[in-house]
Amino acid sequence: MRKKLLFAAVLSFVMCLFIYGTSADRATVISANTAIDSSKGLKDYFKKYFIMGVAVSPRSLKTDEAALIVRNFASMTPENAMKMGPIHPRENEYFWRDSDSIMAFAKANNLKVRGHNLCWHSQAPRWMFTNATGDTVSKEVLLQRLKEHITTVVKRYKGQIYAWDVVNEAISDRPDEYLRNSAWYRICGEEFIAKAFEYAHEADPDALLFYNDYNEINPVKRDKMYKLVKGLKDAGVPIHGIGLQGHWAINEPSEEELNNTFKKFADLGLKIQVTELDISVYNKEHDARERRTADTSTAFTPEKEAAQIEMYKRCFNVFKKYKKVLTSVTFWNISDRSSWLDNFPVRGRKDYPLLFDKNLQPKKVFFEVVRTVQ
Ligand code: HAH
Repeated sequence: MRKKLLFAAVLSFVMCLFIYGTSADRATVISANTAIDSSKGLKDYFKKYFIMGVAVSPRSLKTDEAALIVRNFASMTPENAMKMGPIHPRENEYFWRDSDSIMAFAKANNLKVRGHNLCWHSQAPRWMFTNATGDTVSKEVLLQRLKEHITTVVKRYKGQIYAWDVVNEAISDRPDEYLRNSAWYRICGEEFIAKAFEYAHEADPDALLFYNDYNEINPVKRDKMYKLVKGLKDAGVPIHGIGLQGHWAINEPSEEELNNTFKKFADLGLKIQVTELDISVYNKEHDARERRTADTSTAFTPEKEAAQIEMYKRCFNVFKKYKKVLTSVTFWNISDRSSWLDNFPVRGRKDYPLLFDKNLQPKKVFFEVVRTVQ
C-alpha cells in the first residue's frame, strides 16, 4: 500500500515537471505568452502594483492610439490641456474644449484622471501677472487670481479627477538657490505654494493633492523637494503626495540614486507617484540647447535599445520594492510616434523614450518591463 502511494506521488511529480517545465522553462513560456496574449495590457500586468497612466493630447484620442490607451492604461494625464495658459487664456475666458474631451474619453472608457497642473512658472498666461496698464500686479491680486483659477478648474472636474499636480517645479535647479525665481515667487514669496494647495482642497476635498518636480535623483534638488513637502505637511497644508516626474535617460539614474530617492520620499509618510516617466535614448541634458552636427544621427540602434531596456528594468525593480507607497506610474506620452523629447533638449532630434514604437507595437522593452512583475 505504502509503495503504491509513493509510486503515485513520484509519478504525479514527474508529470507536473513534464507539463509545467522547470522554472527556467516556465519563464520562457510566460514571456512567449505575453507576446501573444492580446487581451492583457500593461495595466493588467501591474494591477497588484500601481495604477499605470499615460499623458495624452485630445488629438491622440481620435487616432489609433485610443485603442492602445484603453488596453494598456488605467489612468490619463492631459499633457497640456489643463495647464494654466491653454485652459485660461484670458482673465475672463476659459477654454474647456480640449480638457472636456479628455474627460469625456476617460469617462466613456473608465479611466482615472490625474490633473496637471494648477500652478507653474511655465505655460502660464502673461495676463496673470500684469494689470490693464501692463504693470506687475500685487501679491494680493495675484493670489486672488490664483484662487479664482484653481477654484474654477478644480470644481469643474470635482469628483472626476482623483489627483492633481497642484504646484509644478517650484524648486530651483541652482544648487545655491532654494525656490525658483519665478513670477509667482517674485510677487508672492513662498506663500503661493501653500495657498495653491488650500484653494485646491477647498474646491475638491476628496482630490489627492501632489507637489510635482523633476531631477529628483539629484541629491541637492531632492533635499530641497523633501524640505518643501515636509514643511507643508508639518504646517498642516493639505498635501497628500509627491510626484516624481521621472524624466530619465540611458545614462541615469544609477541604482543607488534611484534607491536613495525612493527611500527618502517614502519616509515622508505621503504617497509617491511617478508622474512623467520616460527614458531618453540620449545622455541626459537638463537645459535646452541649439542643434549640433552630432545630433543628426538619430537612429534607435541596438546599443541604445539594450541600454534603455536595462534602465527601464532598473527603474521598475526599484518601483516594485516601494509598492506600498508608490501608487501610480504615468508615462509621459503614448508611443515613440511623438514625445516632448523630440523637441527637448534639442528641437527636432528624434527620441524613442517609451514602451511602444511608432507603429504602436510593444517594443522589446515592453516585455522586459512586464517581466519584472512576473
Ligand atoms: C515637464 N517638465 C512638465 O512637468 C510637463 O508639463 C511638460 O509637458 C514636460 C515636462 C520637465 C522639464 C525638465 O525635465 C527640464 C527642463 C524643463 C522642464
